[in-house]
Amino acid sequence: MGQGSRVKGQDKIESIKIKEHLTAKFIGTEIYIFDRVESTNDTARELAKKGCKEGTVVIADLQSKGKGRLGRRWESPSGAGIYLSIILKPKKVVSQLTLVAGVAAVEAIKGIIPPHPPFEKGGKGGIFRVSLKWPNDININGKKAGGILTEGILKGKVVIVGIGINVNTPPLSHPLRPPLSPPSEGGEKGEVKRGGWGVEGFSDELKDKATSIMMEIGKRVDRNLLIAELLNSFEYWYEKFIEEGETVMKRWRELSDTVGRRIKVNAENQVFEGIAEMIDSEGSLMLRQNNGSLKRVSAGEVCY
Ligand code: BT5
Repeated sequence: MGQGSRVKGQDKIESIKIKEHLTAKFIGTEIYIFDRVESTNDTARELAKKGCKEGTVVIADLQSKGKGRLGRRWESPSGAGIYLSIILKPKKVVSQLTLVAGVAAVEAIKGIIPPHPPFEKGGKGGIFRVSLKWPNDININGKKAGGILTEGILKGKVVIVGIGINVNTPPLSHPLRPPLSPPSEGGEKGEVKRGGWGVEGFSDELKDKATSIMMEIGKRVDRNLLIAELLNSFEYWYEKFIEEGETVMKRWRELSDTVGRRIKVNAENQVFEGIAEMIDSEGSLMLRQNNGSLKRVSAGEVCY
């Protein structure tokens, strides 16, 4: 383990520990775990090009070039998060797979963290609310705690679903957290390594708008357990989606805090404003604009 290595007591991601909880039949039959990759989506793409089974999963403890949409960066420090990619060969249109993964991720988190968990010192206390923000954000108590990046390759025959979740990114004020040491020398360009916890907290850009499960509840979560739950949940919702997509879209709407809200959407190089009326069966956002007309947005950025 190199840069940003874990401190003693932190969970190591291990196939054997994931498999203890894995009930999925084809998602995760092959799991590749790396200490460090540039991006699990890129590693998955290489594997898929060489040929691999549907349901193969790539997981990393650290991503040095974790990606968001449109070339944005996904902060992926060691020991802190789940960064994984699932290789799929779906037989039907896949524009909704980001939403399928969102439902799966929220259900997995809800499955292991109750809405009123026992909050430990350093956690915020109160409620633990996980929700979806169109199209690809996983929020906890209104802050971004995860994201999904779906990429089609080989002319759409293979789809890589990348999921990132901030699990054990420590709160700055946690009583167990030693003072941050200065950024260390020798890190790769663009990486800031902080000492003490062996994990990097969020960058200044993110610290007010991002959160982790640990920041909310004040204690670490077993990443191996959450990975297994995520894969089980993904298989369940993916199979439902293949059978009949509408059930998954319905669940997405229930878990989302976008629908019914006044929002601004950046799409097609313009800003549209109005009420998010619904997410249609294709996963597109239907926006009731201020002038009364209904605008269908299939890709874009929402703010509220
Ligand atoms: C996303 O993009 O939210 C998709 C993130 C997908 C990450 C996974 S990890 C496994 C797989 N391999 C990859 O390389 N990627 C996937 P987007 O909606 O474009 O949001 C990106 C924005 O989120 C950034 O511009 C930041 O503002 C913010 N951000 C970056 N890192 C974050 C983090 N760890 N937590 C919360 N927000 C973050």
